[in-house]
Formats: sequence, C-alpha cells, structure tokens
Amino acid sequence: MSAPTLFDSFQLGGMTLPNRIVMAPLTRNRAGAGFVPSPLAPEYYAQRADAGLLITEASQISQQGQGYQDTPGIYTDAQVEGWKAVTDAVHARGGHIVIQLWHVGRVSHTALQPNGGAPVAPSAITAATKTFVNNGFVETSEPRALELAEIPGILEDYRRAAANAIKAGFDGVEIHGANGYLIDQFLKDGSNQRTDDYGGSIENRARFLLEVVDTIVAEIGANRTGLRLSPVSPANGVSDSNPQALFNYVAEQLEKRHLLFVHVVEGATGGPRDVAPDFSFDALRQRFTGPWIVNNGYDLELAQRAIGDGKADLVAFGKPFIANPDLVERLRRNAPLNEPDRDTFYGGGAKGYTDYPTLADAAA
Ligand code: 8OZ
Repeated sequence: MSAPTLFDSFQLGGMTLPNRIVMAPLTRNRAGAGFVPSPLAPEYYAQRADAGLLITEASQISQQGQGYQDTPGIYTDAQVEGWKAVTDAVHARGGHIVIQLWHVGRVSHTALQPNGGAPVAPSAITAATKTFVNNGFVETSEPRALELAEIPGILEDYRRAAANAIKAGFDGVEIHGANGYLIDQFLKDGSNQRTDDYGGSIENRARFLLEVVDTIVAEIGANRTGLRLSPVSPANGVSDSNPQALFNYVAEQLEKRHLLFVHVVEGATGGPRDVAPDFSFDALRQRFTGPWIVNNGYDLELAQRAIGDGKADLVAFGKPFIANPDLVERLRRNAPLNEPDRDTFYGGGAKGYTDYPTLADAAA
C-alpha cells in the first residue's frame, strides 16, 4: 500500500472525511447580542466546508468561561439556534463540523464576568497576558482560586455545552485544553499551586481535564469527543516544569477513553515550531494511538510529509483558512494562497471574513 496523502479520505469516528485537511479553531470576535454567532457565520463556515473537518472558533460554555469581547457561546437557546444555522449550512455542502468548547479561566477581565467578579483559576495567580475588552487590549484581571465545591458546577457547564452542541447539529466537539486556558492552567504547575486533589502530582493536575473528558463522553459519546492540547506552548503565560512526564500521563489516560481525536499544537501557538530537545511528540503519539491532528505553521510540503510519514492522520491549518475559503482546492493544485489581513482577524463584519476570493473568483 502506498503512503497516504493529504487528499486521501479518512474515517474519523462515524464521519468519512474526503481529505485530511482540517480548519483549525480561529477566534474572530464577530458574535452579536447575547454572544450568538454572527449572521455571517453560516456563510463563512460553509465557504470552507470542503475541508475534511471544520473546527469552530472557541465558544464559551458559560459567561464565566468568556475572556474576550464578542466571542460566541454555546450555553443559551439563542446561541444554539445561531449555531444550528451554521451546521445546516455546512452540512448542506457535505461538510463536517465540530464546535470547540472553551473556558478561559484566568484569561479574562472583570468587565466580562458575572456581576463584575474576578475570573476563576486553579490558583490566584494573574496570567502574564492581555485580553481584549471594550475595544481595547487590557491586562487580565487578578483571578480567584476556585473552591473545591465549584468544580462540579463547571463540569455541569461542560456537560450542558456538549448536549447543546448536539442539539445545534454539530458532528461532535473539541474540548479546548490548550493555549493557557482553564484546563491548561490546571495541567501546568506554573499556574496550578493547589494543595487539594486538583494540584500537586501529575495525576492531580490532570484530574480536571479527565473529569471534563469523562463528563462529555458520558453525555455525547467518545466517538464525538475530541481534545486539543498545547504541551509546550507558553501561550497566555503558562509553563510546566516537566511537560513530557505530564503529557505522557495525559496521553495514556486518553488512550483508555478512545477519544475521537487528539489535536496538538506543536511548539509555541502561532509562533515557532521549535520544541526543546528533551520533548518528544512521538512519545505522546505512541501512548495515544487514535486519530492524531497536528497544527502550527504547516504548509503544503510540511503537511504532506507529516501525512506521508505517518506522523499525523490529519493536519489543521489556521491563518491560511482565514484568507483562502478554497484552501483545499488551492493546496490540491499547489496554487498561490491569499495573504491574511491581520487588521480584520478580530471583530468587524464581512471584510476579511466572508470576502476573500476563491481561485474561481480571481479568474473571473
Ligand atoms: C486568538 C485570540 C483570542 C483567543 C486560542 C482561543 O489561542 C484562542 C484565541 C486566539 O486558543
């Protein structure tokens, strides 16, 4: 059998993906009143529906889980209705789509929190990062450490979000366990200094993640539950003293749960792909043998190599998908790509969202 290519199909749970190209989750800050997805979101996602799999922008599971202005939620009926228009539009084009479930933890601001309270985190350590509220970048607010008794409520928020995702017509969910948000804050010892069952040992720091996974799997099934991790990314100010040991353990635990996929950010999120010589993603892949999605700075050549060498089953592209609704076709033809316009990444309307030209548009 010859080596697979990006353009071969792949069986992902109950879905037969026509190719191995994934649209990475991309925050676009265009939600409307009530944090309902933008009325333009169905068109935006449907334009990109020939990707093997679409992963939506991160979507908060509760008001407490929100960290930036105008990001969509998946906790109210109106939000579910808004997302239903998205899944209908994508499915009408034969696409597959999962929603990324998000709790930002300490990466938030009192202006976004219920009753203007402090954001919550494993420990009361302020994130060395900024957020975007009231149309400006600001330092994140000092968080308060979660009480043990609050954790079941957050798990319930994840459960409700997963149930809502299925109501909204999604093919599954991706749990956002990456980039320095709540789950990653629990995992890594730079942000978790708890002395109860959720802090200290690797087993304890991974407990919150695994409880989220188990809660969602119980609600919608393992074959609809994926997870994104960024083991070595410093995104949003997180760090760990021994990421290899931590994520080896996590991968072993995920293996027992037969998840739909694990999606890894290789290197620093949106930055260098370099990984310290003492860290090995291969070691994780040996421990989790299910579908493996890789992301971060891939181009056609790097992606073909990853698929051909069996280093990955699927490759996620982020910024190239912002600027190229027909990215699959462009990669297939090795055609030039439109450059993304950073000024329209976050917030605004159709400009830089639904108006990037396809090859056919450009030829016309
Ligand atoms: C860019 C801006 C705001 C949030 C992530 C959800 O890094 C994000 C994000 C990206 O995972």
